Amino acid sequence: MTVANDGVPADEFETDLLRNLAHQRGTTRQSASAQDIYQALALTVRDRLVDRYVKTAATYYETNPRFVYYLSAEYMLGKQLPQNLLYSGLQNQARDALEKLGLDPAELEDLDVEPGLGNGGLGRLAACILDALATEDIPAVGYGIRYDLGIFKQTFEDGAQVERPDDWTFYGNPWEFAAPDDQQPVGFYGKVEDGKWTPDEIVLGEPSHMLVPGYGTQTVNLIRLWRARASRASFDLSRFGEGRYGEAVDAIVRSENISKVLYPDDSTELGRELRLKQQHFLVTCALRDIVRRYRLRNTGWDAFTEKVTIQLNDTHPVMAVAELMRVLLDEEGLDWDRAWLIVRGTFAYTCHTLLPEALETWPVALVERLLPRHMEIIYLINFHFLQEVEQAYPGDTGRLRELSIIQEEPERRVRMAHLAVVGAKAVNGVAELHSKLLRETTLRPFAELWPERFHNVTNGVSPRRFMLIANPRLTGLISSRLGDHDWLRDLDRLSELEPAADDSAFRDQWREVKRANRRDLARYARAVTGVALDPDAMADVMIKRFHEYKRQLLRVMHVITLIHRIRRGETAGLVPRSVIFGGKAAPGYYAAKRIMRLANAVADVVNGDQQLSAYVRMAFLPNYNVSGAELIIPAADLSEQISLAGKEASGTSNMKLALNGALTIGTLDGANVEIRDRVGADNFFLFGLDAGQAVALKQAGYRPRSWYEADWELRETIDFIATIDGGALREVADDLLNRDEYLTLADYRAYIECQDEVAHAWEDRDAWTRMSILNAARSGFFSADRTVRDYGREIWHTPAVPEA
Ligand code: F55
Repeated sequence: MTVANDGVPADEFETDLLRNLAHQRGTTRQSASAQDIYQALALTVRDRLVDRYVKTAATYYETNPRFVYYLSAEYMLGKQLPQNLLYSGLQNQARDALEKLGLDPAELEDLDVEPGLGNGGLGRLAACILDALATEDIPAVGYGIRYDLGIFKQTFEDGAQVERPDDWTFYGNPWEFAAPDDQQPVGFYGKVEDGKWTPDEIVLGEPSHMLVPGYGTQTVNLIRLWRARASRASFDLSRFGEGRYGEAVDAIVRSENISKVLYPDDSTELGRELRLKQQHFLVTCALRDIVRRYRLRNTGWDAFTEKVTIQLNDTHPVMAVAELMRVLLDEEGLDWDRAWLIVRGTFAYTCHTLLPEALETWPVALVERLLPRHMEIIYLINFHFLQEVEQAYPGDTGRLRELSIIQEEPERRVRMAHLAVVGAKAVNGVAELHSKLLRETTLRPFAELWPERFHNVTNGVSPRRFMLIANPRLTGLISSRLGDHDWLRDLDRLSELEPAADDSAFRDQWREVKRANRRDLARYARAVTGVALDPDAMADVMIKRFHEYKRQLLRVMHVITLIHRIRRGETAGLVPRSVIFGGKAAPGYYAAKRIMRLANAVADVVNGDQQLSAYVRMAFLPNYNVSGAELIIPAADLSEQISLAGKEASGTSNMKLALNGALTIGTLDGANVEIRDRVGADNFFLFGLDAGQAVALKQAGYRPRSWYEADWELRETIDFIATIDGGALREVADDLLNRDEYLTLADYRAYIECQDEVAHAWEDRDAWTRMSILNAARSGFFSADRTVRDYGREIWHTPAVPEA
């Protein structure tokens, strides 16, 4: 009998698996479908984690610690099976058991569906933070919405993005526990009389939870996701009796629509009532649950701020400020000052953007109609706040206007970021530069009023998800060098790799790992796109949401420049590259979708031409998601982080890629600045305007056309865009010439020259490998574990509670 690290003999796992197959799936080994086996396997792994969770819960109950409650409208958790197998130490038993039963683990992993309950960086960050909280033994619960349909599935038809629904729970989700007996009522509409709200519509929030295990610790925390259910009274019996069956269920459909679909926009969807409903739904359910949990071990309100800290992931859950006030005033009978003190001591707010158009505001008229009592409370909060402003700046109406929670022109709107800053004890940006720019620009008047409220907490990523799970080869190599696996919980230990950069045998091994990963990626790219990538070519990767400010267009313009150079025979200094794109565009974001079509059109040109594809092949991998990231990142040699400086709050693919040994070509934007500081300027390809220069250039009156006229190679590139596919994408060229909001033309020459340097550096493969190793060795700072320790020290003040 083999006994593995957690003491579970392999045949016991097999017994449990077969028992779950029978008792949970009601079937036998002989007639079980692959889905049956997958579900039974998941349940077997889940059972072990539940045992751990029960102990964690007991420890928390006993110690009554301070909890972090993370409120986020989005989570991109990634596949649960590989993570839970690894974290529970059951990998070997599971493999042995499956082997004995003649089953293929990889095939079963294919059936594990990733919950795509987020759009991009913000949602993935939330998942990394939950992973790190559990790993750091910090008592925490994540709250979110259990969307029936997650982020859409992306395919391309004739080069254009096509969106299909992501019905991720079609076959059931074995990782979650539903708790229909724990439903919470959530009110909407109605009227307020004497400060008492009588809603017109009540929707029920039904929670289900999933387990969030820590790595290398016993702690298992929870994520609690809410779905909307109609109350039983919503079924209209009289209509049904009249034979109007459709209308009889109208109210049910309307209620349950609240958690039907994730908004697939990563910049604000303005004024959508359903979205505001989602936000209110989430915060009401979460706060009820938080209060319920608090009351398990505490009475009264005196200890609330000591036991509860609530982190607001961007403005989407900021209605919680008004809702907690409402609960304290209207339901608990506290007076204003006491209630406000509690609220102000409870919340902290993370901002994830600098783009003014992404700062959420809601029409006062809409809030008034949907949440009349909340609107009253927001007015009152604003009234008290503006009195404070008036004291700080007597007679300064300009200050009042710019700070007010209510924007007056052109239409009265509630500024959610203002409500957040006013209602929170702490506000943070997500990278040094971002936090500085928030203080100096976007939130400047607030930073002047309350400088002590502003913090920076630089983002981080899960080393488990993006090293251990995604890149087992590199993880194995690093562990063999460092002597153990513990660096996965203490990522600063990657610095011990530094000397290995000068060890030529190690460099060979490192290169071999990269090559094997590129081979895997090439196989995948071939299967999904038909494009044959060369595993020896440089994997040049840009993976992120499609957004104009991120400048995927600049990336494509480099490829077009290469096309012209190759056709002219200027191939000296060129190196073979696999240009890889991954990313989705918001379905209604026309300009981003045009750029996608251009990328696909250019890909067809290079892939279909032997002369060109000797140097550059291009694959746009559809449906980029966490699983896609796990495949692409380990193979990457070059990480494209080329946003216009001052626009990207942080970026996190930059961190994942550097950790996996990719070198960055990037601007001084977001966390690129800190990555470069750490890996060293010699190991980073910097180009382009900095944030100050970008602003200055715009202020001086930027004329893109003059850049076009001054650079013949740029001209050739833009003319190519104007004429490709019979001029179908001429608008892209026109927009560049007439507007170029993100200064693409201004950064073009610097980017091209920097890419030439990249090619040159790639030619000395040994020196490149050295830089690659140093990138990984010096990126330990970008662990999400460090991020939550920073939050813990600066904002939450949460001691760790390891299991006794
Ligand atoms: C989603 C919905 C709305 Cl309404 C607005 C924004 C988003 C969203 O997904 N934002 C987002 O992903 N922001 C990103 O957050 C990352 C984590 O902090 C940053 O790294 C990245 O720079 C930022 O763009």
